[in-house]
Amino acid sequence: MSERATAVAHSNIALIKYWGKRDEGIALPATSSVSLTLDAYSTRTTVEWGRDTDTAELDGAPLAGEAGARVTRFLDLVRSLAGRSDGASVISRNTVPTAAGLASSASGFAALAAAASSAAGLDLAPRELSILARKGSGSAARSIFGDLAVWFAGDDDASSFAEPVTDPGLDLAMVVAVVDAGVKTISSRAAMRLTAETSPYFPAWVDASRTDFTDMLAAIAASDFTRVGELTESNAMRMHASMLGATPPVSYWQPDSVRVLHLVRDLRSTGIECYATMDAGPNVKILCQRRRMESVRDAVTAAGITRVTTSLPGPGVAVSRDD
Ligand code: 2P0
Repeated sequence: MSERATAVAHSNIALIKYWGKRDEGIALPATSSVSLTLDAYSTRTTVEWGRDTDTAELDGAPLAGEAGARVTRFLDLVRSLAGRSDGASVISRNTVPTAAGLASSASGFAALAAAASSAAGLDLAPRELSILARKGSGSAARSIFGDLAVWFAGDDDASSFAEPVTDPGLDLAMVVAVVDAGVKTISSRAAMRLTAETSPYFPAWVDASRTDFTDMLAAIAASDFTRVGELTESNAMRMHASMLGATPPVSYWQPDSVRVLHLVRDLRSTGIECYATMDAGPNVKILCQRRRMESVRDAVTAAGITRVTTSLPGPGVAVSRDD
C-alpha cells in the first residue's frame, strides 16, 4: 500500500483578524478570530512518505532555504504524531499568488496538514487537524473548515483550534481587488512580531479585537449583514493602525489600496452595501452579499483595477489517500 495522499484546501480571509502571538513556541494567537473560506483560491498538495529525506516543491520549483525548512519542521510534527522517522516528498500547487496577502499560507498549511497526516496513516478528527495546521501557520487552522470559521485563541495547545460557525442566512460573497500580486515586503510573521514588540497600540488592538470578536459572533447569529460588514472593516483598520505604531512602522498599503477603500465608502453611499478588509498585503477584499457581487466587481473594474476576482464561500479541506 502506498503511503500517499492528496489534499485540497481553500484560503480564508479573516473578518476579525489574527495579528500577534501570545506564545510563539506553540503558535498561540493573542486573540480569537473569525474568517470566511473562499472558493476562489486553493492549494492542492500531495505527500508521499517512505523517502530518505524531505523534499518539497511549490508550483514546480523546489522550496529552498527558510521555506523548505518550515515544511521540514512541520513534517517533524507529523513524524512525532505518527511515530515515524522517514522522509516525505511534498508536491504543492497554489492557485493563490504566493505570499501576497491572499492567504497562501492558510491554504498551504491546511492542505499539507491533511495530506501529510493522512498519508502517514493518522486519522485526525477535524479539531486535531486544525490544531496541527495552526502550528504550520496560524490562519491555516481556519482553512480546515468551509464557509465561516471561528478560531478560539485558547490558552494552551489543545484549546487553540478552529471550528465552523453556522451562518443562518448572510449569503456572503467577496470581491478581491488585486492591487499587486507580488511578494510582500515583510512577512506577516515578522510584521506581527514587530507590532507586538514595539507598537504602543498593540495592547489596545488586543482589547478592541476581543470586543469585536464577541460582537461579530452576535451579528452572525442575528444574520445582521450591516453589523458584520461594519465590524469587518473597523477590525481591519484597527489591525493596520497597530502596525503603523510599530518601530519601524509597517504599512502594506499602496495608493491603489486607498483608492479602493474610498470607492467602497462611495459605493455604500449610493446604496451598494459593501465593506473592505485588508491583510498583510496591498490587496483589498470587499465583503458584500451575493446579489451585490457583480455590481461591486464592475465598480472596481471601472475604477481601473485590472485584476478583480469574485468569490463565494468555499469548502473545508478534502483529502484522499492514493492507495
Ligand atoms: C488573518 N493574517 O487573520 C491575519 C490578518 C494576516 C493579516 O493570519 O505566523 O501567515 O504563520 O501564524 O497565519 C497571516 O498570518 O501567520 C494572517 P503565522 P499567518 O488572516
